[in-house]
Amino acid sequence: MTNPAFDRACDEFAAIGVDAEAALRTLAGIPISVHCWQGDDVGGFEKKTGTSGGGIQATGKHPGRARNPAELRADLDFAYGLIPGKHRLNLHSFYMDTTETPDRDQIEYRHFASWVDWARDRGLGLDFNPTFFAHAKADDNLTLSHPDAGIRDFWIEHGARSREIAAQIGAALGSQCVNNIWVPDGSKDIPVDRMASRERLWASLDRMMAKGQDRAHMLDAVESKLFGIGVEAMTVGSHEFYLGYAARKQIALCLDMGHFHPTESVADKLSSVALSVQDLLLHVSRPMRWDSDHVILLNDDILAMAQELVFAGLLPRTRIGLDYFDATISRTAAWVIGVRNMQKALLRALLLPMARLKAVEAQLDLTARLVLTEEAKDLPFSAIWAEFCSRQGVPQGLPLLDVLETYQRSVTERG
Ligand code: RNT
Ligand code: ZN
Repeated sequence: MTNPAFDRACDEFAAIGVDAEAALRTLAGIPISVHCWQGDDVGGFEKKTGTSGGGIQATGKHPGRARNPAELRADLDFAYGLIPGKHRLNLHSFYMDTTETPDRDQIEYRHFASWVDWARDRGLGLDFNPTFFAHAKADDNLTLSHPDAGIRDFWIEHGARSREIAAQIGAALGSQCVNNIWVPDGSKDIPVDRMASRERLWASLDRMMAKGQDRAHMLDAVESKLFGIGVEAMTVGSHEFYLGYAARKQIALCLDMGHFHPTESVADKLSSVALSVQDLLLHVSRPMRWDSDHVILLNDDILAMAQELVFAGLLPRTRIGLDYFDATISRTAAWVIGVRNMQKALLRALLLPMARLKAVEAQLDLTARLVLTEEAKDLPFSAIWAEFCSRQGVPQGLPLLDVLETYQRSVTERG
C-alpha cells in the first residue's frame, strides 16, 4: 500500500541527508527488554505474602494486577501485540512458575522452564535478575554485604544459581541472557565503616561470579543506586563502586535513570563509562523528584538517551531495558506506552542529520549546530513512525486507546 505522507516525509529526510528506510530497518532490529514487574507491582509469584521491600515502591490500586504466571503471560501477549518489532522479557527470579516452594537459595532452571517455552513460542529473548529483596533475609536492607557470613552465603548461593539459570535460558533460546544484579544494601543513618561494607560486597560478588559462564549465553551486569527509602545515608553498591567493579571484571554496567541525583544526566554518562566498560545495560525510567519509577514519556531525558546511543555508536553494545512500575493506570497500557516511547525516541535519533551535526560541531560552528538541532525538531517524525506501526501491524494514534481500554475492562474483575 502506498502512503503519500510517508513518501513526502522520506523526501524531506532525504533532503537533509537522512535515509528514513535505513532508520526503520535499524529500529526494527533493536529489542527492548520489557520488565515483567510492571505487570504485578513488583510482587512476584513465590507462594508467600509480603511487600516488595528493598525500598522499591509501587503506588496505586488500579484493578487488574496479574496474580499468577498465566495472567502475567496473557497481559504480556496483549502488550507485545501493540508494540512494533520483536522484543525481550526481563524476568525476575521471584516470578518463578512452579507448584514447588523453593527458597531463594534453592531455585533451579526447571522453576522457569515454562517461561522459556513461552518465550521460544513467540520468538522472544529472555533476560534474568536474581531477587535480593522481598525476603526475610533481606529485611535489614543488607544481603551480599551483611556482616553475618551465613546471610551473605545464602545470597551468594541465590546469585550463583541465578547466573546458572540465566546461562541455561540463554543456551535454550540461543540468545544471550543478561543477568542483572541489584542489591538494596545500604544504611539508613550515617555509617562509620563504609569500607567494611564495600569490601564485603566486593568479596561476595567475586564468590558469586567465580564460575565462568559462556558469554554467548549469559552476561553479568551490576546496577548501582544513589539511595533508597530506608537507605538514605549510604548505598553500598554506589555508582563508583560498580563502575570500578564492572571495569575490572569486564562485565556489563547497568545505569538506571532513577539512580542518580535528579539533576544528573544519565545520557551524559554513556560516552564516559563506555570508554572503560565494554557492555552497557540501561534501566530506562522516569524519576520524579526521586527514584519514583514513573512510566517513561517521550521527554527530553529519553530523547537525549536515545540520541547518545545513536550518535556515540553505542547501540551494538547496549542492552535497553525498562524499569518503572505504576499501579495507578492500566498496567498493560503502562508497558505499551513506555516501550513505544523508547522506540519513538530511538527513531527520532536515527532520523537526525547526524553526520552534518557532527561536522559543524567539529568545525566549532556552534551557530549552525543550534540552528540545525532546533529546526530538526519540526521534521515529520510522526509520518515515519506511523509507517513503522502499519508495517508491523500495530495500531497507532487514538485507536490505540480503544484497544487498551477493551483489554483493561477484561481484567478488571481480577480486582
Ligand atoms: C531498584 C532497581 C532494580 C529494580 C528491579 C525490580 O531500585 O532499579 O532494578 O527496580 O530489580
Ligand atoms: Zn533498575
